[in-house]
Amino acid sequence: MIHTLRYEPIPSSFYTRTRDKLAAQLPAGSLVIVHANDIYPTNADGTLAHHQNANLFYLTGIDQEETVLLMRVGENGSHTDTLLLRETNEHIVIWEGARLTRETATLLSGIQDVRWTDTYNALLAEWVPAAGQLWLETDNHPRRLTYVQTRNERMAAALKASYPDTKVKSLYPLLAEMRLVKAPEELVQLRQACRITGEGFTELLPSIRPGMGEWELEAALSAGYIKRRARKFSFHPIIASGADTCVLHYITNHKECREGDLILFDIGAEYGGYAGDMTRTVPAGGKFTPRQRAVYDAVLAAHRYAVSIMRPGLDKAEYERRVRVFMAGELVKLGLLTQEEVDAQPENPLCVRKYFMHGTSHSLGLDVHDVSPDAPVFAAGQVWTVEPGIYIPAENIGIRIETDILILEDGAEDLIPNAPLDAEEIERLMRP
Ligand SMILES: [Mn+2]
Repeated sequence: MIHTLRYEPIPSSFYTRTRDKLAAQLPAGSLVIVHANDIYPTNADGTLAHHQNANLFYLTGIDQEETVLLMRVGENGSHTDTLLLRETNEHIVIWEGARLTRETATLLSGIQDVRWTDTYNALLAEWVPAAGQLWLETDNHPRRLTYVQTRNERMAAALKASYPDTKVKSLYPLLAEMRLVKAPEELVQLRQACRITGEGFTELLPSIRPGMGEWELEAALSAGYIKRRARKFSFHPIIASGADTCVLHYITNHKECREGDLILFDIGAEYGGYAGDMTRTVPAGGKFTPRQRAVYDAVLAAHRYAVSIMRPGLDKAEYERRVRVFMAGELVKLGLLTQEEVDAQPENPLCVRKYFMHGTSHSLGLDVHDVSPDAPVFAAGQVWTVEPGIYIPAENIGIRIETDILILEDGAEDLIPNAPLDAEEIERLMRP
């Protein structure tokens, strides 16, 4: 294990392969430039923790601030790669801990040519004018919502201003397509993230009692994840009881759980940069009411149906439509929709959105809502969440069940097999 890492890294041969695959899709004369994410300031001398740019990590395995990847692409996918690292010195070693040496960076990334970042401007002055086109990292995620400029965007603007005649292209569509299918080495990390996600939850389950704060559950989960070598939650955990089970992005986790409440956990551990993402809904007092149980079983039926139809070749939009059709039947059985409402839209009953207002699945990987092409088609090696839900605010019932599914040649595999799904199994594990 490399001593600065909490996780076992993916072998550098994987990162060499991803760069080979990327270069093979680019014309000769391309110059690829990908930067680490910024470290964002808080106030005074504070900063947020560094969170690596997922595409830089995907191409290099380097999880360190101020890193830059440059790839000069020649004929037939040949390429010469250079990695720029923040130079480490005695002051940095004493205050912040050791940074990567050039030798360790080579070991992690497979890149032989590692230099310090003070050479960056000189390299740009030489390599950009010589390049036919620049390929830069951009974030085109359809649901991105921020006004903050990333380092990659800031550098793209600077490069366009400095070199107005050089053609600039976005790496996003190529990397989104590549990252959609997970390599075996990535599946090792994702399995670990999912295993930790499930184990931490299952370990917590017997200790849940009415009167506990949602924050206490968050604290216990955090301990369960970090002691298993997760760096942190893979996203801010949702631990919502009572009426807040119906609030999709509730994250304050500030209430006491009461007898009769449901508690919805939408949680995940991050391991080696990869994200687990799971949801379970449990009764605070250890036993579902008959109505809660009926809704639970409806969501579980929809969940199992969705997993059962996941196959290579199935169009994601068609899959979502089929799950809506199934869910419509469940909502009629629960008395929430009428048969007439469903019959008005039998092919695509959008009326289910009154109680099930989000999609069933998103891609999962380095990002929790991972990048994917606009109209994905399921294929072996992809990892998708499956997370149907039914939300009835008038009854304080919100139930979502989510697992992470690896698509196989002939079906689908649950990557979180160690967390209970059946209502009876949940009740049994919650018994003191
Ligand atoms: Mn999810």
